[in-house]
Amino acid sequence: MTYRFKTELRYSDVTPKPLWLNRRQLISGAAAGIAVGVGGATMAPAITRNSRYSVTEEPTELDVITQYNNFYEFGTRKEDPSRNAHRLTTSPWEVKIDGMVAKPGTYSYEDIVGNATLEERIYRLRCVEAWSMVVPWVGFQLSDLIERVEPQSGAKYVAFETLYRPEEMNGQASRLLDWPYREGLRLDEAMHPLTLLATGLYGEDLPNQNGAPIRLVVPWKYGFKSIKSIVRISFVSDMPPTTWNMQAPREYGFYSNVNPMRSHPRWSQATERRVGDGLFAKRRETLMFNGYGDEVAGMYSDMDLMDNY
Ligand SMILES: Nc1nc2c(c(=O)[nH]1)N[C@H]1C(S)=C(S)[C@@H](COP(=O)(O)O)O[C@H]1N2
Ligand SMILES: [Mo]
Repeated sequence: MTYRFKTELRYSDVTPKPLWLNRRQLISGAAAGIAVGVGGATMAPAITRNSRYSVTEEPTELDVITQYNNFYEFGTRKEDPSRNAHRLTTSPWEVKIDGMVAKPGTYSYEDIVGNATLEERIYRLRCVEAWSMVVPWVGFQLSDLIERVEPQSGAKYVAFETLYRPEEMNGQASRLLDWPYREGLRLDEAMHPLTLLATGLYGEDLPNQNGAPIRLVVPWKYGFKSIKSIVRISFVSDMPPTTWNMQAPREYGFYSNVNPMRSHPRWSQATERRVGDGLFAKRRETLMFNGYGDEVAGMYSDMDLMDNY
């Protein structure tokens, strides 16, 4: 194992800025009755930092996290999202929750994150693909939201959709993908404490290019599972269609767990390049489940992970 959990992660480990909440959450916190003093001084609520799931590795620099992105709604080159995503209006924002759930509805961003604000968690997780990063996310467990909306017993999967708004998302003018971008998780994966809805990074609101105002983070899966700018969450009985699986089923499966043993048809997935390390730095060996095997392997113990890629 090349990573360890930290027993206690201090906020200063994550960000040099003494920001306990990001601006947007301060606003929703005020609405929820948290004292906000005059002149912007705040009484920060007790914040739970999720130290259990934090890696000890140095976070990737903010400039790298925000300028090397995949967000095809804004173009296909890594630098396109940072150039184009500023056009996206992220407030007001609504998320439709539907399907097999006791409390369906159209929830505002504030509804979604409001309850979670008091338990705001700060994570530092690795994201991996052919490249990798360590991102100090701000977010909360997707399970917090799922419990609030009460899935019915027939619900076995959770499907997610990104906004479709071609006026603001230049990439949607092309038929490159079958918009809206879609992803899905099995319900147990969605309920896992490592699965986050992220609303920020480095103690601030999410930059648009990273999926503002709310995106999924599934740290033991390849990057494309972590869908950005979510507007719909559906509870369904059958495995939902997902964008990259629809696009190239032999290359991208539903599960997409990080697995160094299973090569992508066009490239090996045994090693990764840590972005920010420099082009000539040694590639790192990719770990099964991105190093989170102790936490997540049990969910797949009866599955052949070479077939279920
Ligand atoms: N809506 C949407 N979500 C998306 C994507 C996308 O193109 N559209 N790209 C995915 C891919 S391939 C990756 S690697 C990650 C990148 O997240 P980051 O730019 O915050 O590092 O977002 C994922 N989520
Ligand atoms: Mo990706």
